[in-house]
Amino acid sequence: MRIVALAGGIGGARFLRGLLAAVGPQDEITVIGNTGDDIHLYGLKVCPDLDTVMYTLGGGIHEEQGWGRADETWSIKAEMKEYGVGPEWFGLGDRDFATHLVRSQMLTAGYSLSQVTEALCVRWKPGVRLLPMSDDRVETHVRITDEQGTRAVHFQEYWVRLHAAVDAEAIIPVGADTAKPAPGVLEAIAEADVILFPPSNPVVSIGTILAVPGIREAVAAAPAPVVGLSPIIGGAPVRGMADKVLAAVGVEATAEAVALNYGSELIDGWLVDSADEAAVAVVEAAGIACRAVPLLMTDVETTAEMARAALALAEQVRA
Ligand code: FO1
Repeated sequence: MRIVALAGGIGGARFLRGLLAAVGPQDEITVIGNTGDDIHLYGLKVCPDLDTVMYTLGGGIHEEQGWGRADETWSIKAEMKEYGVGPEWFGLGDRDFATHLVRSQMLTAGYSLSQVTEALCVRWKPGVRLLPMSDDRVETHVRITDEQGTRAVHFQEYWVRLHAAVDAEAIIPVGADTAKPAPGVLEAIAEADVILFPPSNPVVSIGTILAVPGIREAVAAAPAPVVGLSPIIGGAPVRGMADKVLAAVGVEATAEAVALNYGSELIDGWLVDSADEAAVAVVEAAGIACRAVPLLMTDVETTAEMARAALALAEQVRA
């Protein structure tokens, strides 16, 4: 079976680990990764969501953080601090720097982000085909108002330095409107047997992927059933601060509101956590098949169960 998953960072990567455990050798998984979180630092291109998927599925992730490398050291970061070169608030470890050096060297040599990602995955062997959503530069910025007035800050500054402590007035995926889907993205969507929206951030991860012209349309037109898993459990995001960015786009932080925001023209099925049983009727009334199952990704087997439930719902809506 050909499975396509639109994935963001930590939640998406953890779900994919369970999905891999739930499928068999005859199944192929293509991941369309969000690149809106990308940031350029020290002349290097950092791709947090692609790296989190690659490291998590390749066995190199710092498990508790969900980002960056295991067994990290911070000598470069300490030396940069001595030179007074920031930003201090974004923690790049020595091992992680190697990824950004290889990526940036290849980009400078003229390779596309898709080619670079494929090359990095030769080392990490994530067990999925990892495609960036686009080879064109897209960077999410957030409009905020604080004592310095109203301005746009890079998503990473909003997320990591500001801890999303100030309201996001708007989320702007800069460059998305002129970006093109990366090679293979539209074909993978069209040829998929199942399309999944893991419990990634629906605004800055999956929403950004869908903002690349052609991708939303391709998913809506795809013959495959599209099934999503709610990143919100009991009215709160499981991890991260999804509620902050949901507010920016006027979407309530509830399992049903996220489903309705995607809409029945985009998704055919939606999994909510058992705690959100009451959401099932609302989602079904919107023409989206809905089931309540445990959605807390406590370990790989629990996550595999979620993945099996999503694939089962896909079969039910296909019928
Ligand atoms: N998240 C943090 O909360 N603090 C950090 O210092 C940080 C550094 C970092 C470096 C590389 C990388 O790939 C990810 C990093 N992240 C950090 C996580 C990142 O902000 C998120 O993974 C995504 O952008 C949101 O999903």
